[in-house]
Amino acid sequence: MRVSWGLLAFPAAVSAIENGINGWLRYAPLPNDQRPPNLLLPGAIMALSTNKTSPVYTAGQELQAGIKSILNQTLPLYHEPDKWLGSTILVATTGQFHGVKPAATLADDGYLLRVRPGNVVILGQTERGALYGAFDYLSRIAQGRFSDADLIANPDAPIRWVNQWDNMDGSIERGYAGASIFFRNNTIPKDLNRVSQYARLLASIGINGIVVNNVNANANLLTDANIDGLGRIADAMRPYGVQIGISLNFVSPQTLGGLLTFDPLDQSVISWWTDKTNCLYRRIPDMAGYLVKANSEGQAGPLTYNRTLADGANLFAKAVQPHGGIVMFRAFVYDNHINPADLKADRAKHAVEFFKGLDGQFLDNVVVQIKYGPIDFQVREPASPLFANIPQTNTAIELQITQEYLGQQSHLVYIAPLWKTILDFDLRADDQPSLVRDVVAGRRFSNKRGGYAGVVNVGTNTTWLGSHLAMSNLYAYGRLAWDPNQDPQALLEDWTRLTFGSDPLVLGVVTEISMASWPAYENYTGNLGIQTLTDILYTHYGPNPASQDNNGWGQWTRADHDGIGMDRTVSTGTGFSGQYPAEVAEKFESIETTPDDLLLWFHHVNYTHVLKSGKSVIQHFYDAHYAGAETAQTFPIAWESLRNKIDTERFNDVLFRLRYQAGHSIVWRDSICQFYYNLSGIPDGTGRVGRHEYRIEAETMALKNYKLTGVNPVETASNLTAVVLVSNHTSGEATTKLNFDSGKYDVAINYFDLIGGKAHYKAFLNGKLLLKWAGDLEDKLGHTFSTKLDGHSATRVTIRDIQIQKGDVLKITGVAEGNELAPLDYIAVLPQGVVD
Ligand code: GCV
Repeated sequence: MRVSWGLLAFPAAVSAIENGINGWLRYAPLPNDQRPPNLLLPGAIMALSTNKTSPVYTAGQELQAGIKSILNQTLPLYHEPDKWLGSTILVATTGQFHGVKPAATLADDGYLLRVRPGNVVILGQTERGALYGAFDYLSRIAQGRFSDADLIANPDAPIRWVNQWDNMDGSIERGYAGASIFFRNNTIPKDLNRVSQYARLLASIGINGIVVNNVNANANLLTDANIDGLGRIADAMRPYGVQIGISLNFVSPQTLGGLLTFDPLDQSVISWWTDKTNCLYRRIPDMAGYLVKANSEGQAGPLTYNRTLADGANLFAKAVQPHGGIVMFRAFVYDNHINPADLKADRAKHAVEFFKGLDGQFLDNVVVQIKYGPIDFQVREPASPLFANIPQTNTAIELQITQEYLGQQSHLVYIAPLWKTILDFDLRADDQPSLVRDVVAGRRFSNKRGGYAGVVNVGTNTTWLGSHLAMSNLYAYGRLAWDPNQDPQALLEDWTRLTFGSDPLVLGVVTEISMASWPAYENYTGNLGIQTLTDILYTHYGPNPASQDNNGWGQWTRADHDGIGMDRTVSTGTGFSGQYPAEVAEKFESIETTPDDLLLWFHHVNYTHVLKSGKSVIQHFYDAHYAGAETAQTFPIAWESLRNKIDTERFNDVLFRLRYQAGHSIVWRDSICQFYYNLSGIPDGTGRVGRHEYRIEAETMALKNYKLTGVNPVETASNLTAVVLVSNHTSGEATTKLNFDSGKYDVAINYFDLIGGKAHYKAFLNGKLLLKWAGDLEDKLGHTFSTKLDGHSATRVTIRDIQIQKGDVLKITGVAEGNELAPLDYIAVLPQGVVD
């Protein structure tokens, strides 16, 4: 039987509720006009495995379900070759099927995809390679971008893992999408359906390993009951070819095992870990291995016993070696109590200082996992110099999909372009091309293992990451780990077609706002390499530049009245630039050759220093913040043009978030500009900073039951002051006369939304209700909320297109609830097109 696509006719609309659960694997029915007219589907699917836990078996099921959903065509599925002799979509491993010879060598997990009219061959070098090929085939059909194909796809690196920072109590460190799908109440839940669904998404982008628990690990993971639970997780993921690994707590032999020591060279400790490892492998024979964070952020490790980090890593490497496992040993080793008064001290130097001397001492199943930059997932960092300093060691790059420092999924930030700047960075080791992506693939220094670890932190929220648009980051991460040569925009477009369909308007808007999002976020947070400027001592979310300095965490900016930036040069600074190979070191050593976007990472300069752009540093700060916030205002407007082009659930959800982001970008803009204006005393050349002609500060309004309050940091309130109700059992009013020319305005109301209460507000114009709302963002957004009035809780609602006559009276009423005293900052009465 042969079916021509041209004969099929199905409805274009997606009927199921679009809650995000299928991510980019929605397999929406393909509209008729997007079907290649003369393409022939084979008559059946032949997936050559009868083993239900085999990815080849899974591939057959996926193909059957996918084709049914996209094309409304049910193809019979067979697993034994003698059951069907007609034309097929054949899925198998190269070991099983010899009828088609790959034109080039297939690497581990690679696949061949050969598509001919009425005949499709998908061959994996491994079983999961076959599944990857099936997903590729389906992705082409789902995007309606289908033609005959004859391709070999090989992964660039063998390690393509994700890390979850899930705690055993069910919480997730830096997770913004609900509770853990892996753990609940210190155990592994019975229902692991979401775990299987997650494995399916991961497999579809070529991910082959997952570390399921937080690097800040709990020793109780290793009890017998939990090992069995881990076994069930592995069972749930195995059909998708995703192997599980676990994070270890170095101290476990003492805390869980009752030994007197956890010294990695002590025989009792070695035996304890060997036994535990054997026990784990008995239950999970294909366990991928271990991930270890040691001697970092207060955790103990081998250094506690004056052993080396290599001693620590090798302890585990020996234990997993007989089972074929590997150890990912994190390079995020640093002292978080360094002295800010010491101008030579520099946290950015620590990784190289700890690891360089150990090169060659790690066993060959150890992979050193290195965060992309020397500090911690900031909005811009140079590539970590460690990639060039340990050539005899396997390395992997650690990227962060969960947006810890990048708006925590409440801001749209498409991160792939940032990752690409790092992967494409040429470290020039020995004056030879040394791209980071070639180092981690093992190519540059001839290492056997290496690759990618992405911190994802999906949760129980049906959107996985807490926001529909944030899923482009997970998709792009997997695709880049498979092939880092790919263009982030092309990946984004694939994701968009799969997630929202191929309407050119939808594709255009999602591409436009996503591609603009990282530059905008950098603009309205931290510029010129100064880091994100978020509150590093609290939630890592809203603005608080002062929190960077004068503490032991070493994320310093060294901002004072005259200047800003870390002098990391060899000649006068911390010497960090000297950790790069000579050519790169020389470039960063000099202000002239350091690119503007990393200037303040490497140099301390006066605010009046003139950049290559011709602007002073301080004017660049001001201008960039205004430009970034202005770009963010365009996101919801662009999205609104998609009304009726996207299902209502996702349209409304995304619109709500983009509107929130637009408001919060103004909080960022004003806080950072005000902070550096207060510090430097240098006014904005264009007069915007501190001057808000369309605002009415709440403290200047007629107040009933409201009182003035300070906020901390002060610059997170307009005019440095806000108002709150006099007690938490009351209601109050703030009233003002509007002395603006009569006309149409948008009225923005800035207030603070805390955790610990849901105040109720109403806004009236001449006694007529304009809007009522509650301080309940904590129920709608996933970022870390604050208990205080600050840059995390500061937010705005906007009432659009209000006709105002000069002399009209605007009144806001607030009713306290819990700890939320209906705080108000200001209102802005904005003529059309004005952003403030
Ligand atoms: C899991 C930063 C984060 C921590 C994280 C740590 C790490 O400090 O804020 O939440 O801990 O990095 O990567 O180990």
